[in-house]
Amino acid sequence: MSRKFVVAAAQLGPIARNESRDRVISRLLALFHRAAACGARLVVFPELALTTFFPRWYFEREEELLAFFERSMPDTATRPLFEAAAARSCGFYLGYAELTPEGRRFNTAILVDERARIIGKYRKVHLPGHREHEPWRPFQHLEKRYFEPGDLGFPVFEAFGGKVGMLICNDRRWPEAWRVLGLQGVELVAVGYNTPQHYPPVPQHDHLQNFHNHLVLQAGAYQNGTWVVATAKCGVEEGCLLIGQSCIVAPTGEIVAMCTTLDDELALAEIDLDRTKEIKNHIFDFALHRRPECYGPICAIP
Ligand code: CDV
Repeated sequence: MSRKFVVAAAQLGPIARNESRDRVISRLLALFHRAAACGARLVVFPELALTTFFPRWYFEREEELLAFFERSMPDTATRPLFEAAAARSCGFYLGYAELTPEGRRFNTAILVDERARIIGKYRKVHLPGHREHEPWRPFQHLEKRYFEPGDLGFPVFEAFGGKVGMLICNDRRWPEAWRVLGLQGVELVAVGYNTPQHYPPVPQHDHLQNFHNHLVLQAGAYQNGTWVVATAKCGVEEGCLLIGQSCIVAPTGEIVAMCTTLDDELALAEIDLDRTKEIKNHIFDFALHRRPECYGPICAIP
């Protein structure tokens, strides 16, 4: 059976702090329907795709913070996306801020299949930034304050005729995250991101943000023999410039499609999951070539 199908990175331009969920969902739906009309079976939306990137602010009042979180999925706002998935037989990856019934907060992504069923959930493991208010910064990055580290590991799901994994933004910079997915035979990794161009602690790297984005996506794809669909929220959001260049990467590490604006835009490509074998059965044949007996320090807990 052919394992070829079309995937889309559904890049979002900026979301204003006062933009309603309904307005955001209408933007997601417009991208989703355009991708489905091009034959897409999977659409990948960004990290925290339903609101502005709120960790850039320090909130003193909890209700201000919790306004950015979803209490259930689907909820009233997101239900139209699920209806569109069922009507179009097209699945999606969606990043959002999750508030559990116990009051725990996670930076989460779900995988929804072509029948609109949530078949996978991932909670971001690598939370960047800082925990306390740091007024010297031009903008905050308070993920460590607002979220708990993910507690679901790096699961891989049987979906779209193959094995699908998820990462969220900063996770893509960590080879361990890719490898844990690779060891489970992952064939497609969906990644959403919000990456500021300006990195306040090390501003001398600002001009390298796009380079580092593609560097880690291409390395993760190649070293694990997997397709990657990586999607940004980008552009000038509440005065903060976020990088774009959402892309689809082949298991060879080649970028096969890329967005070129900093706005709502699709990158589309037909992918063939069988092409993962070109890497998995040869240069990175794990069973034949890995030397785990030499990798102990990677897993040692300091
Ligand atoms: N949302 C993120 O995780 N952003 C980080 C930035 C802060 C470095 C990233 O790794 O892109």
